[in-house]
Amino acid sequence: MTDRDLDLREPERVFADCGNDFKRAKYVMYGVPFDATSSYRSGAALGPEYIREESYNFETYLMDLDVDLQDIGMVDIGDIILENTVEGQERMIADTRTVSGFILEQGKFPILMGGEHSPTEGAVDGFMELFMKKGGLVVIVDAHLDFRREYLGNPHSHACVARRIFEKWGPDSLVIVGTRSGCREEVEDADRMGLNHVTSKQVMQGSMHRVVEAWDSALSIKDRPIYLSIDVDGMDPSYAPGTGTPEPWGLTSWDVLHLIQELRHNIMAMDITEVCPDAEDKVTPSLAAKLIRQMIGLKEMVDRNPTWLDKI
Ligand SMILES: [Mn+2]
Repeated sequence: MTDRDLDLREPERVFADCGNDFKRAKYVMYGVPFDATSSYRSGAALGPEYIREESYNFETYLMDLDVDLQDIGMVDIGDIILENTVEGQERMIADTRTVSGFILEQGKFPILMGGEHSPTEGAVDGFMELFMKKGGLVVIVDAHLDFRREYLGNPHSHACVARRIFEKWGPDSLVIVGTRSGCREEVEDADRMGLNHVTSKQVMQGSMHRVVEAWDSALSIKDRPIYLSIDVDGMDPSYAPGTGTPEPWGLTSWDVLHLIQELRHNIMAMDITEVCPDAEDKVTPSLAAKLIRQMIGLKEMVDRNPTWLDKI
């Protein structure tokens, strides 16, 4: 199998500073423009397009890291071809798993641009099939527990993604940070079944550093390969207003930056989902594009000099 066998559609405009050489790229972006299970405001299918558009705002040089993205092998392979309906969802999840697994097998770093949160189930499957034996862990940023057994009769709804990962890969396979919303049943299930989650209030009263230290004592997360899933609604709507189900009292964009800094040695793959821009909102896709660029810069910096950031 080669990258040409993947079922992808070229975007009108690729993510900024991406070349087209898959073989030489270290970082591989792809879009999953799916939003058929959005439970409130739909439009996340436009997420990849808006994130790509806003990525052109930024300098190629990341001042805080002394990394220039122009010097790095990045490629945007386009969008997964899908049917944006509930009926098309299982196929979309299976295809996302194939793309995610393929990129990881090539030793590259996949970056999924959503779309709603449900494609994460497939991307995590692709990751865990390769990394479960090495202690693979999923770290989710989200306002919502996403721990429903099913939603409107659909077990693959974006409101169930944490539950699917938990059931498929085990209780110690995921942690969630930024939580502040769930129905009574899923909160009770989360407590009873031992879902590892940290509320946005707990982060606000402590720090992301303390959260990561606590995870490390309980789950040795700094020794494990990590799949990072950022649902942008984990952040406060004042930072990320363009999302389908905004929830007040969320994380700051600094909290999420600190999270990726803390976990920079371990993150092997990421997604950023639920970017659902209103016509006028460029704030949220801009933040999503910058987080992707920052993640790449951090990994690159770690490869060059693992201790550099620790000194600043
Ligand atoms: Mn959410």
